[in-house]
Amino acid sequence: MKKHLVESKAAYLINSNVGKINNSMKKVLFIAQVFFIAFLVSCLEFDNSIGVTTSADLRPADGSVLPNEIMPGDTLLLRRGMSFALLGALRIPEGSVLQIEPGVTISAAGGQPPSLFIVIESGAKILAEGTDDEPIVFTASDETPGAWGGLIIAGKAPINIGNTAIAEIGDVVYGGQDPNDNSGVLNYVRVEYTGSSINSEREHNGITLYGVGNGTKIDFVEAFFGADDGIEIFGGTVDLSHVVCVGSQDDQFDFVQGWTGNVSFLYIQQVDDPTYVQDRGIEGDNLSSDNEAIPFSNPSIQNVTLVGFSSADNEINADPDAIRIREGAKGNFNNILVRNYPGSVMDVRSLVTLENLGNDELVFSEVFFEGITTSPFFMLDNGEPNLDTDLLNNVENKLNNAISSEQTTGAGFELWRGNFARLP
Ligand SMILES: [Ca+2]
Ligand SMILES: [Ca+2]
Ligand SMILES: [Ca+2]
Repeated sequence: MKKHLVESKAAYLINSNVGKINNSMKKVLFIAQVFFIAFLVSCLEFDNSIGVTTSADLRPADGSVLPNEIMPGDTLLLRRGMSFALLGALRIPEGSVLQIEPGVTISAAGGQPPSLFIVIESGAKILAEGTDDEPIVFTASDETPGAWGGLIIAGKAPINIGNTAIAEIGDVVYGGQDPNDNSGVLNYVRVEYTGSSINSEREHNGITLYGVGNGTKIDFVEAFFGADDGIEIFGGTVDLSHVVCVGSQDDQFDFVQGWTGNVSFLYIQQVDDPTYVQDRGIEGDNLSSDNEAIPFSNPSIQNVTLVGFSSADNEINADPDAIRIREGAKGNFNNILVRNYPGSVMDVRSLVTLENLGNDELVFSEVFFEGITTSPFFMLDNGEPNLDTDLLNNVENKLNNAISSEQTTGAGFELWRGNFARLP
């Protein structure tokens, strides 16, 4: 029965260069945005705007525009239930804190999207602690993917592209030698309509974690309808739990550069519309320039539900694997429920990654495929014409044994969805 579940392929598939949707509403929304800004400007207290240095100024009034930067050592406190506008790049420098109380909404508007984001720099903290009924929402007045740059957190935990590196976005230094580094707390936080692009190589994600350490607490977070990845993790050791990624136009959950944290309870839902461009549910790499760079990306990813698409038409515009692991990544994937993916479903490629599978350094277990009639469930793609036959047989056996005959529990999303999570 199981012999058809895995198929090998000697050549790489061509990775389609995915175009992004143009938003036909953009001009109309821009006009609305101009009026929105005019309204904000008429309401705001200007002494809260830029260059604040006093404690009074660091508790901006409801309806204010957020400052562009705060001084090292200061805490910017956004008080319960208030709303704020973000009109540029807000930088929280080393030694400073962005503290956000439950029910706060931050709405990005008006700026040039490439420089419209929030960055928590290495050595700074964000303390964003919402509740299920009063989540903290980062959104955009232009309610469309790509409206702004999202939330970026940089830390000092190990990465494998060097001791430190410069982030794709914001020229932020990240990485270091402190696996226990603490960048703060995200609890009941939703980030919406992110993903603006700087150029074709550099795009903002919903939540981007650069070398973030495992002193950081991330629990109950969502990325909703972004133009690039929902959550992207560049190295580090941070753990996440109760994660929701919905409607990202690139990957829903993406890791690279030696991430060694855990994620438990991960719910991914892609858009069931063949005209909506989107890529993979989970994409995991070690490092493209050196598949054996250390530390290896080696996360533990467990209790996951991935909901894909009903139509194979999605193949026209996107590359919609449920999970693609490559470029030397290791990892432990357990209790994975995969629903409705018409493509290759699970794609494992690159010679080092296949060797990791053979050595049990990349492990899949309790994987259940639901509503999927296309074969194969697993696609092996080594990129070389002569893969060792013993290795191939070995990994095929392992993957076939990973497939559960009974439905797995996956993320158990309905048990913890509560009120904070937003679905389309
Ligand atoms: Ca990305
Ligand atoms: Ca990606
Ligand atoms: Ca990636």
